[in-house]
Amino acid sequence: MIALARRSIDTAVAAMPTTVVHFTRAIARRPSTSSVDGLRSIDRGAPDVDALRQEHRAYVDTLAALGVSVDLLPALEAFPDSLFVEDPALVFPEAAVLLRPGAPSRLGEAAELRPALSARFEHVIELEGDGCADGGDVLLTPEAVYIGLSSRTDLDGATALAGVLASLERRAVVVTPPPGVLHLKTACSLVDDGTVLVTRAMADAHLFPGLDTLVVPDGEEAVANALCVNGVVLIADGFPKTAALLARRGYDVRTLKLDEVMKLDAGLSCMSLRWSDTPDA
Ligand code: CIR
Repeated sequence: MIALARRSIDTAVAAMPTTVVHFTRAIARRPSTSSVDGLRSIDRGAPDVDALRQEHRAYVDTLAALGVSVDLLPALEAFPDSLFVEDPALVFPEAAVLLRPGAPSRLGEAAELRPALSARFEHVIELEGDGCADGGDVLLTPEAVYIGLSSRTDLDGATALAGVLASLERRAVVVTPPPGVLHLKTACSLVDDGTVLVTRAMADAHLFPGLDTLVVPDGEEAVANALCVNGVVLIADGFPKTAALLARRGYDVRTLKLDEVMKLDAGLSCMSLRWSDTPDA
């Protein structure tokens, strides 16, 4: 199954960076009051908007404290999930890509991001065709850009995105994550340039040859969406076994309260678009 679904587009890789976990810039968007209506696969109750805003503020402050200059966009009441800016776009030092989110209620978010991206990137590329692709299904590593097929990213969207990536001289690998994950990165994330934190199911799917894997302890699968920023691994608060595992491996781990964010099936990577304007720093 996996081998059938995997497509590798081998282009020149000269443009691939040596690090993908160093960031100087980020875009985030304030949560809207309408966030209470954000999509959720399991209803654990609507998020408390004030508490959600506090979690978001702490997240932005943490990125800033780690040396990232964060541009905060205004809330969009018409789009309850629009604080998750990672899904409607992808950013690289050399260009931004406007995606086509797979959830109908999120489709318009890409157009809303266009002005902010055009102001910051010389090249803003749009996905061609009718396929859908969410940024949450994209894992960037130094060697490849993995695109996961999901309920939000279909084969047409993944193929169109792979074409855009080829034009940027980036190697795309389309993979099929195990069932039951919303986005590829719901169940995996880089904790350094060569190591991916994964759930057991994701580890068993062997999607990332060449990367070391670190499996989250049983019962803590929800913490797999970590975020490595400038030498620090951010994880959600409340997952002590994973925090201890990472600390034992020598990572500088910091936790952030994400109770309200997680009610919306979201995690750390979803709340920002990040890039470096000093490549390979
Ligand atoms: C959604 O279902 O689209 C939002 N409630 C959560 C999006 C999370 N984004 C991500 O994992 N990249």
